[in-house]
Amino acid sequence: MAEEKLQHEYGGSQIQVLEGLEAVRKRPGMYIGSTGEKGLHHLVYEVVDNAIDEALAGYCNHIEVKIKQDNIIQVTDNGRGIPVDIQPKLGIPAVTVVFTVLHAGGKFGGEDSGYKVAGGLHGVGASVVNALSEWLEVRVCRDGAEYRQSFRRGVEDDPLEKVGLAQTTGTTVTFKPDPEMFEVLEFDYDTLNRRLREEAFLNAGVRITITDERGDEPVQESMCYEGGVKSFVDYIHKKNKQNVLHDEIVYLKGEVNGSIAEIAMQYNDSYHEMMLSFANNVHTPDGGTHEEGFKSALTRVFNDFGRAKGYLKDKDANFKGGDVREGLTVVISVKLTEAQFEGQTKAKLGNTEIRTLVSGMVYEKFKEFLEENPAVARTIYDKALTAARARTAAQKARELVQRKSALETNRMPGKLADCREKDPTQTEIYIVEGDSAGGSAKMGRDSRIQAILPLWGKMINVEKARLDKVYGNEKMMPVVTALGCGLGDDFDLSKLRYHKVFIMADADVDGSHICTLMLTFFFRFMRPLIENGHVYIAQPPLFKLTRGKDVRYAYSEPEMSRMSAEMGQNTKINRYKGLGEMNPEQLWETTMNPENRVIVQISIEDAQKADETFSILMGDKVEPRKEFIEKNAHYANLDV
Ligand code: TSJ
Repeated sequence: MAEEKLQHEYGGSQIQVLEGLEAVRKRPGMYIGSTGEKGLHHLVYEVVDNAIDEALAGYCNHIEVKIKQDNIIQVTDNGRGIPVDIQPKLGIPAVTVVFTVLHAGGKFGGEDSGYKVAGGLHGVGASVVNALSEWLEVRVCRDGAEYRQSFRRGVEDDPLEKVGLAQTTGTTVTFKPDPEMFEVLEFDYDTLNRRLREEAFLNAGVRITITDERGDEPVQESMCYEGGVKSFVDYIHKKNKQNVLHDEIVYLKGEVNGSIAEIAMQYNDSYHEMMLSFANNVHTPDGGTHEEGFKSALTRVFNDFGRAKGYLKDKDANFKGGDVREGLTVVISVKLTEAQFEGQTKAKLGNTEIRTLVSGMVYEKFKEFLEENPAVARTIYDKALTAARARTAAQKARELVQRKSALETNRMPGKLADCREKDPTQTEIYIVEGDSAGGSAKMGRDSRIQAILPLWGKMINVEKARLDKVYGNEKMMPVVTALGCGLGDDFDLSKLRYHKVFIMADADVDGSHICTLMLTFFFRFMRPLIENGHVYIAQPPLFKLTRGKDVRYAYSEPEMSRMSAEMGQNTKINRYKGLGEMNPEQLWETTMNPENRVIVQISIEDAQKADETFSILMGDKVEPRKEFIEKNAHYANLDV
């Protein structure tokens, strides 16, 4: 086979390229968020996003993602193939530009270059992935030929060369993340699977296949949803085995000035809302203008249309937002040219024009839907009316609790061991399950800044409880009182008494179940607490390693193996069964001492995952629960 080298001259542009690479490798976090697990997986999303752009442009309908041996990733699409001709401006092939010039993306360094991604939303990350890969290879099939080029740590290894003929078109990118850059190198199949499924829902009709070749047998899943966001809502309801209140999923779509919004929604008989929003296919767990527009319009439609049609009587008060979203599952997807992401984690959409687009569209089209589907309208109005009544009941329960506590001299829960410091920005509270652990924590803590609250009694079933039930719950009310900021719509973050809220439980399945319950509780009833980064999970060690006077603690199995190898022969290894086994000094040293403890800050996304797990566990239907319990046998003796 004849090999043709496509030679080109390097100019000053090459220096810019190297400077760009240097910047990425110097501060990788700036470009991919972190160099931990999240950042590692982000590499895959960046590459896939480029293929998705090709799909959005209408030239590609299949994307394959392979996790190969050694955690090498390969992404293939059946698009047009990245252009290979020489870019006049830089004097190098377009494909080389994509992988070496920062932010070149689909524009190849200029508006007038002739190449532009129609409707492209991302396409900026390939050079970043390249810079952070030990090696990367790209293969392009187009114009009847196959081309290849490879790179090492972002630097061209070989120039682009023609390696053969090709009947089809498409792009394949293979890369190995650089161990010098990442703390972890192992890809998690479930994490990638979850994200790619999301991509499949958000890009209707695009087939995404994921294959894991690392095990003895390859694992593969192929996902393609013609129904798009509607399929997404259906999937969530089926996965959680929820009872839907109406068969047809409401689908709304609108477009203004090139920005597109799509919404799919359906009510179920549960008490909580599930809102998933995306901007340019990027999950926005912290919401933003698209969610705001949706919420305000939904409430307005319910009230205006309800009054006009007599669903809402003159004597009835107006619905509040929470009333009309009870039991609602909704997926919001907006696509826009210049998305602005805000907030600490850039997980919130900021474009104000999107609020107007979404609210206008929801108001018009959802009203139309209710008009045309009176039976569905009746059903969901009944649901909202019941929710509104429950809200009033909760209000009364709250007032009762407040009146009662006003009469009590000591308003803090009896079990709370408070700290001396009064400035909440300085203080922490440890919420601990059980007596013995609580005792150790009280003795081991720094009582100046650390408060301890042991939990007692039976946890409420959050899945079946509306706010009014929480006010009467003996287990959760001490938490509410100790934190000081109330619940639900009345939640007031400024009253928070401790800026760090730790959940501390055993490092076993029961402990993780307790964490799930607590997180779900916070997610449903005190969401701003999580949104503002106040919730943490304490990480007690799993093992204690002793050799003579050398005592060390390990927080995972691999760490334990590494440590014991390091410490040498006859190291004694104890596995901790629970927090209660540690004496106060040990608990302080391993889990609570701010100097050396391991903690995990909970994001809204983490809590949302906990919420989903929880729905399966505590939901109405027996079957999924049984399945779940069988899969997680340790839970079987829990009272669910
Ligand atoms: F970015 C990347 F290099 F990592 C990457 C890009 C990875 C993968 C798996 C696919 C792609 C990619 C890019 N697939 N398809 C494209 N398409 C283009 O770059 C392309 C092709 C033709 C034209 C044209 O105007 O003729 C324009 C573009 C942007």
